[in-house]
Amino acid sequence: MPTSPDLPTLLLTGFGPFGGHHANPSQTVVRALHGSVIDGHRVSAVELPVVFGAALTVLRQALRRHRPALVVCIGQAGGRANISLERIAINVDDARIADNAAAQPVDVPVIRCGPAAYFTSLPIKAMLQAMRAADIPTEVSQSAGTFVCNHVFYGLMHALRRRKGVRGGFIHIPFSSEQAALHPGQPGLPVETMIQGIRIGLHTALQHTSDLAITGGAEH
Ligand code: PCA
Repeated sequence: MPTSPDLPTLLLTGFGPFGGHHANPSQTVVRALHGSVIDGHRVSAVELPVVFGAALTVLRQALRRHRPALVVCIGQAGGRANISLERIAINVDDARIADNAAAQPVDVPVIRCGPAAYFTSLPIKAMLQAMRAADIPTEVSQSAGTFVCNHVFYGLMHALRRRKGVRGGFIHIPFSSEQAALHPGQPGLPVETMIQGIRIGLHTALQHTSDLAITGGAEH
């Protein structure tokens, strides 16, 4: 698709494989959307390493280089059945498995002396409504975990705290159908469904500068 250098940038990030997997659907989804234009914004996709610390170094470089208007980071959440719009990032790294550089931090803050948590600045309720209206299995998630995805989400919101008008957040996506087939009993979604869902979510995020008051809550 032709792109114009004058359009504001929508920065999308994904991750490569980790934890013994051979693929990561977040990489496939962001590559598929790279270069497309959504609501007058040009999508630039960047891949982050599944490595504590290094992931944030690459993210900060991308923020400086692209000066995006909107930033959405995407990662794989194996075991989840729905696309998860993450509500909150917490200031802790607690790795159940080693990252791709063999590091496994336990109970270490993402940012020393940072606040306990940051909320997403994406209009996740509006996104939830639009994605569900298009039959994309979607939910609001109350926890992005304590591995590299939460680390990136927290680091992103910390980096954006002084960038007025630049919004950002994190979306977890399930295994692709192909991956799920390798993990009996685990849910998955076709990559095409996830690409379409993320496109709708991004479009909605750009259209809504304030969120809707509809429930996305949970009892647990
Ligand atoms: N998912 C991991 C890190 C990279 C990814 O795609 C997570 O949920 O933390």
